Amino acid sequence: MSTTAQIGVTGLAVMGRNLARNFARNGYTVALHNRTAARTHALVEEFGHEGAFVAAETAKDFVAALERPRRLVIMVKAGEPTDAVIREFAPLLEPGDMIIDGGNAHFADTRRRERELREQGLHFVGTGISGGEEGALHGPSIMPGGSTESYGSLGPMLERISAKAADGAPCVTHVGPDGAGHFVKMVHNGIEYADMQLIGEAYQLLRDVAGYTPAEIADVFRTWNEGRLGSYLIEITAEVLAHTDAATGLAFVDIVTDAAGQKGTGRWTVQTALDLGSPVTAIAQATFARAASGQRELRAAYAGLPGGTTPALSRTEAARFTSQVEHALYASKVIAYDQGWKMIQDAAAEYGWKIDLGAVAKIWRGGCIIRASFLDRIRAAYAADSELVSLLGEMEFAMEITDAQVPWRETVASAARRGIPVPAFSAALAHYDTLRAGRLPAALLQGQRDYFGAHTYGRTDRPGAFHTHWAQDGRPETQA
Ligand code: NBP
Repeated sequence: MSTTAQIGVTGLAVMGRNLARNFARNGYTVALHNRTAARTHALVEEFGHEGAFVAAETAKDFVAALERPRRLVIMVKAGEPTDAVIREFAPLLEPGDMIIDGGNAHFADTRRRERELREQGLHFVGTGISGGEEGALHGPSIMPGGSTESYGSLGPMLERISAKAADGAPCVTHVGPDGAGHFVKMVHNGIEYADMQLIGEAYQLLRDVAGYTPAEIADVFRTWNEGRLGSYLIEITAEVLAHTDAATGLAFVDIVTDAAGQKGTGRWTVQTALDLGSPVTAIAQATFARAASGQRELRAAYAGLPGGTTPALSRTEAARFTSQVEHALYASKVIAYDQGWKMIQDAAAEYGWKIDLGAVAKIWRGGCIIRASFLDRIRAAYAADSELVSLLGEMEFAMEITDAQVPWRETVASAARRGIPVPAFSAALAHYDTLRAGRLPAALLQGQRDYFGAHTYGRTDRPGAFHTHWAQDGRPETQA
């Protein structure tokens, strides 16, 4: 077997196959391997004409086909299969070679694998890849972690195969060390959950309060897509709402079961956020909203219980309400994204990563699910101030949030009055109000905690930790 391939892909199900084709279409010679060799041969048979492939049946032949330093991409089912493949290939590699895991790994697994392989002199590049099977073939958003050295060798290839933003910039950057790439991909998916839920809540309000049909709401989303909300998710929302079910002639959205699925990365974001103490409340509510939608029995038990009133709106009032909802959707979206970016900052502090937050926005402008025009403004905000604590510290975002105050609050209030659930809108607004508040009831909570658990509290007038002896008359205070 000649050592000609610049990159190899093992795991040739839908994602790996398309990624391998993408590399080949971009002029790279690609070594191919799959546990079940039939997949390898099928790829060559069907798509061999697209570029240069070297098919290998055994792990040894696959490794032998790669030029050094070897770049070996794993695209197998995340979890134990990834470890199994690493166990199979790592002993065949030499110091300086790279194993690139493009699967949906948990970042903690990536940190562990990177550490173990580093001890063997190998580079392990946990890489978030977003964009599904179409993205893998035509250009995904790529989020590699791992060492700077590995990016030097791998980066130019990833830049070639990645999506390109409207300004032509490749949607890939070296995110940071070890698990940083998979972490950022996880947060991308959490933000995606929040964005989708917010859009869903806007749809429900336009349906139930404004009284619009799905086709009319599709037109509203098409209009919004031309403005500051312009994004892939808004665009496909209009498409889905405009779609008519062929079998019944009904609006497609009305024949779909209202129980949302989740694959787990949104859940990982919330679980990890709890560990980090990052308040990603809009993402959490979006995740719980999916869970609640699937609770058939519980929903049946609550069905028919009293709620709000729903007076009909005139066409003029409906148009005014639609404009309010646009403000609420935009403001809530800014908060949800801000929560995601802050979570990345919190993780960077926890794990000692240096992450360019503007670059994260930059590589999400194409290829991935949350690609949106406003990400360019997030990129610019961090480019102007890399230490920005919140997007609301940037003047334009701050002005938009100021403008949204009345319509945002009116939207959430209308929903509450009418009994329409808007958990993500409400969470985003509450997050905003929590963080801008001068005093929070956390002071009272600290008193309660000190009362029942002697947990101590800080004082506003002097430093230190204090405990009040609640059971004693006079309740003396001691410094802990
Ligand atoms: P799957 O996740 O369905 O995995 C199938 C592949 O894993 C096959 O090549 C299979 O080999 C291989 N495999 C398994 Br299963 N166990 C193995 C083992 N013990 N040893 C070696 N190979 C094993 O493939 P996919 O849907 O193409 O996804 C690949 C990765 O990409 C996953 O991590 C997935 O989460 C991720 N993904 C990402 C996106 C995205 O948008 N970013 C979308 C979809 C998937 P076989 O052919 O011999 O059974």
